[in-house]
Order: sequence, then C-alpha cells, then structure tokens
Amino acid sequence: AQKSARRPGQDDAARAEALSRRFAEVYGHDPDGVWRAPGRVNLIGEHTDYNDGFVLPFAIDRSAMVAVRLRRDAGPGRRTGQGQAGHDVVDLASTWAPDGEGLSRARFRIADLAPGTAAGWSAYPAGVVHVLAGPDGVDVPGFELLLDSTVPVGAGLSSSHAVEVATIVALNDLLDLGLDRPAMARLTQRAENEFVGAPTGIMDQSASLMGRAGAALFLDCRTQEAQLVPLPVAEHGLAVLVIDTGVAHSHADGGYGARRASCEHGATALGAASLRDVPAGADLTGLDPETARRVRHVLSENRRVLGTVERLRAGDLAGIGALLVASHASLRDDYEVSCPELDLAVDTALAAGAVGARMTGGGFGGSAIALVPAARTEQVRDAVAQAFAEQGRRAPQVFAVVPGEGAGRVR
Ligand code: GAF
Repeated sequence: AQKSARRPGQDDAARAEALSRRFAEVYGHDPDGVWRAPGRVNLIGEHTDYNDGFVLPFAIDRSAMVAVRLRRDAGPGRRTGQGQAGHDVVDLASTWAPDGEGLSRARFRIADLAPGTAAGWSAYPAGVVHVLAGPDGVDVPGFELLLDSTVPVGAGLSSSHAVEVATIVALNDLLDLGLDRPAMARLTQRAENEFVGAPTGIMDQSASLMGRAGAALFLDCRTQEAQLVPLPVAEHGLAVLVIDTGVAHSHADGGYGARRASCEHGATALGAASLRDVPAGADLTGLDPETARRVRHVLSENRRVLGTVERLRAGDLAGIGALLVASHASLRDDYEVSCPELDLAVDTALAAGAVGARMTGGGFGGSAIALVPAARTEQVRDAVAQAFAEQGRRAPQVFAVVPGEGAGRVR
C-alpha cells in the first residue's frame, strides 16, 4: 500500500544471496543460512525502558545480516574438555567495520570469553555467545559468521542491538534452542549489559525482534507485554525522516549510566521499586532539583506514550506531533540528553513544516526523527542542510524510514 516504500523482502533476498557468496569466498564453504535483524527508530518513550515504563519504537527497513555455519567438528563435550580441538572456536568476519575497508576479522574460543575479551563490532556476537553459553546456559559449539549491516553506526538507530539480535536468532534456529522473542530480548540485553558494558534497557532488542511492517511496538517494559499499533504513515500522506546528526555517542560512556542512576535514586527517595510505580502527580519537591527533573521527564514521557498510542488507535497520526515535540523538550530540558545538533535538527524540521520532531534513542548525539507531510520531505531536507551549513556544522544524513519486519531467517 505504501507506493514509495522499498520492497525490503526482495532487497533482503538479494543481499542474503550476496552475503552467502561472500561467506563461501571467506570460509571456503556455504553457510547454513542467513538471518537478518533490523535497527529501530523510537517514535516516543525515551529513557523509560529501564524504569519499567512504556515505549513505542518500530523496526526500520535497515538491518544487520549474518551468514552462519556451525562447525561440523563441534561435537558435545565443550564443558568437559572432551570435544575435539578447535570445536569451540568462533570465527567472525564483517564487511561492516565502522572505520575500515574490506573485511574485519576476529576469532575466539568460547571457553575464553569474558567481558573485555572482544572489542568493537565483534563484542556484539561474542556477547551473545557469552550469555548463551554462560554458567546456566546451553552448549554452544563453534561457528563461522559473516556480518553485514545497513544500519548506520553511531546514528542512534540501534546498530549494535541489530547485530546481537541477528546473532541470537541465527543460533536459536541452528541449535534449536526454542527461545521465544521476549527471552531473546532479555538475553541480548544481558549481552549488552554484562559483556559490552552498556547499561541499556530492553527497548531496542524488542523492537528488532518483535517489530512488524506497518506498525509500531507498544511495549510495557515491566512485563514485556507487547502490542502492535498500526502506523500507516504513507496512507496518511506522511513520512518519517531520520536526521542523523553524525554526532557520535556511546551508551557505554558515563552520561547514559548517570541518568539511569538518577532514576534509581529518585525511585528510592520516593519509596518506589521503580519510577513506574510513582504516580503521575507525585510530589517531587523533596528531591534535589536535578533528580526531580529526571523523574519528571520519566513520569511525563510515560504519559506521552500512552497518549500517542491512544491517538494512533483513533487514526489521528498527525495528532501525535505535539506529543513528539513535548517529548523532545522534556529530553532537552529535564533529562538533558539532547545536544545542539539534535535541537537544531528538530527546530529546523518543525519550522520547515514537520508536524512533529524529536531526538530518538539515548541522545548525546545520534539522530532525530521528523514526522513530515510527504509533500514537504524535500523542503525539510533542504532546510536542515542549510541550517547546519549556516552554523558551519557537518551536513546530516537525512533519509526516510518505514516500519519494517522484525528479525528472522532470510535463507
Ligand atoms: C538506548 C538504549 F539502548 C535503550 O535501552 C533506551 O534506554 C534508549 O537508549 C533511551 O530510550 O537506545
């Protein structure tokens, strides 16, 4: 129904075929299969996931893809040391090294994996193996993996989670683990928290695993209860633009963790297990001013998510614009995770005719999204380019995204 939409199915099949061929060149034989996992955009509900709150992200039509082959010599016995030599070796190769040309490669033994033993992109698949094969885990044999991704790195579109999710859906299928999607979301969150060292919540993995074409994922992060909410942007003459500021951010840096700690502190001070349990009208005057601002953001953002879902269900897509704008203001002023580039992107998009715009993801850089009348797409794009040029800032990448399918096997 979306006439300008790409056809991800067909693109994916061609990409998977090319990845299989490349795999054969790299490893000398065909992979067992190819799996994909998308990045995400968060429509609204920012910094609420680790507060047991509500989020409304959608999977985008950009994804990580992995071709994987289990080692044939990988019999049981890894735990007892009785398996054959090399049976627990994992070979990783990536066309997606953020900084380089050609292939980037890594190799490790599963028994040797510990936080800090893998760096860069290889930490994402390694982290997944580490949690799967952990003390109460399953017997993961060695394998070969080739990664490729169309999710821009550092853009706040969850490029790292996409790699983790692609890896876990592949291993779940190949090893017949029988994990359901919420379980895979929890495991990949642990990979990120315990191995990569980023104290992130459960939103991004969930969007990648449970997103569906044409819909946003309304997720209760406390229960992992998920509902799909139709998001027929094109039918409403609208488009979602991503404005990637090019400002790099990392959730393993201090800012994200500090926000999380503030929230925990606020909840404790208010006598609640999490901010989810603090009523919207709670008296915050007993908190120090900074904690009060952080808490106010989370409480108000949860309400905005519920309001957005309500409007979407009523078919009022353009009606969510004001909530997106309010979310951005709250993230900028109360949560203080925006930056000048994100503010410039949002303000410029709104001035050029967007019905709503906000930063998306953890912040401190990365991307903003703008909900734009389709006819105004070029106008918004040009205005953003011009505004950044006028301030002598690097030109952002601006591109449209549509809600796409969640992770799965491609071939
Ligand atoms: C990052 C994290 F990975 C998510 O868990 C979430 O906390 C988000 O920042 C902020 O909403 O994307």
